[in-house]
Amino acid sequence: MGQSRHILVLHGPNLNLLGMREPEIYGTVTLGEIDAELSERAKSQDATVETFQSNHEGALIDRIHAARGKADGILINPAGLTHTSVALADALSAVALPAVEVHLSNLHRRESFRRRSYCAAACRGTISGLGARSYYLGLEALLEILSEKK
Ligand code: CA2
Repeated sequence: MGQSRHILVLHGPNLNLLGMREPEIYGTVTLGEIDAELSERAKSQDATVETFQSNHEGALIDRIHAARGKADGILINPAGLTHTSVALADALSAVALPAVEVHLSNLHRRESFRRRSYCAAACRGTISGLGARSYYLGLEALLEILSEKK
């Protein structure tokens, strides 16, 4: 039996509104439902998730720092901060935990400013455009990456 892995799941600004506004872009699933599904999927693979949403850049950065020595990997949807935050990208690089970036919408089908991600270079890879499934596939990828490490 492999050792249990612990994943920090981070949701950036405004994702608390998921399922309540703009369903044509972001779908009807709520953040609570995504978190519950991630927990279930992690459990079936001998892993645990800890989920956190914040509308504040600094709070997300603090959570990334606190993950050092506690979490094995990070699954992150930086939301609008994807395209603006050097500080968030620096925090991800600094803790040096394997991270996967996910997006509900397809960034390449939207405004051109959404094509640039500061966080992407600090992550192993990015999954975008598959709705809530982006998170589930991101979790799967992260757990596979962690298995390879052992
Ligand atoms: O597609 C994604 O997951 C995004 O990270 C979502 C961000 C957006 O700024 C990124 O470019 C792509 C926006 C999150 C806002 O979430 C809302 C959800 C429901 C209603 C309103 C906003």
